[in-house]
Amino acid sequence: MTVAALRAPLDIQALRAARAAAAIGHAIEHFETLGSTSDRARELAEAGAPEGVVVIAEKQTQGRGRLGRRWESPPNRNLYVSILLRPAIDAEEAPLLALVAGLATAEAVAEWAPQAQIKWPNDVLIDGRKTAGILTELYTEAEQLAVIAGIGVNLNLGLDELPPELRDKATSVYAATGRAVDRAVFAATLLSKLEERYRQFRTSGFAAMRQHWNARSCLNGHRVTISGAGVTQRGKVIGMGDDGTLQLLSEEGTEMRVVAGDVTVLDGYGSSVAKQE
Ligand code: BT5
Repeated sequence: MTVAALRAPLDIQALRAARAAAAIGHAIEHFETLGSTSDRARELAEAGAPEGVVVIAEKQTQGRGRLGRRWESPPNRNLYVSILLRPAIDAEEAPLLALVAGLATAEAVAEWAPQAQIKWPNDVLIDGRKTAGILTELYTEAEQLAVIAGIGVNLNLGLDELPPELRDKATSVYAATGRAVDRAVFAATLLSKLEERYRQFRTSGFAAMRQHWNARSCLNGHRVTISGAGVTQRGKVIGMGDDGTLQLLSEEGTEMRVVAGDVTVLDGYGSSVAKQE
């Protein structure tokens, strides 16, 4: 793929053709610029759109991460996608969908960068640097749960296009591997992996994919602190439990289960980055 092709808008016709008969991506909205694809997906959810509707933007002006953090979303380089799901599950189980989406995203990235790993709860890293992030948001309308899975993946981004403070902790598939990515092909791969894992989740639950998740986890065996909701826990990561909680062994030997939080790795897990936000 040439540099010019790298910087062209994604081939939306090819992507639509690839997903026309699929459950996830049967309808795809494609925008040059949006505030956030997840805001547009929410509007569609509120208007009664069916499960599997997808929104993609070439650029986001208000791309967001968790807890109001910003997601850098420069044009025509990466994938910014939000997917509407309407799972028949209780709201308490919905956080598991973030893990399902994280696994599917890591599996898609691994088709280009086999070393891709997941950093709990759902960042995807290549060589210890963040390449993708996932934001799942839940809405309940008329007692029906709608989940918007928002996924951002750095594909053809050059590191010099990121703000300086992110350059030593983020990367893209291209920057890490030298492989330019056809973004329509990547998007089709991601939606297909998500459909596969989502179907498995609905039929067999998260437990059925726990081992695959653990096999891709960069935290297992490492000493970490996890902070969230005003509490910091410290211990060695044992792995992901069937219930989607991260299992930690404290320095006193007590087993703990953590539902959510931001992880700092204390002993380093990759080549160059010892600490991620
Ligand atoms: C996330 O939040 O990682 C979730 C990101 C979800 C983005 C997608 S894009 C499509 C959809 N529409 C949206 O508006 N959002 C979703 P969090 O774990 O809070 O991480 C945010 C942190 O990642 C920031 O504070 C930065 O440190 C870092 N960061 C920001 N932009 C980045 C980028 N492009 N690549 C790597 N790291 C980035």
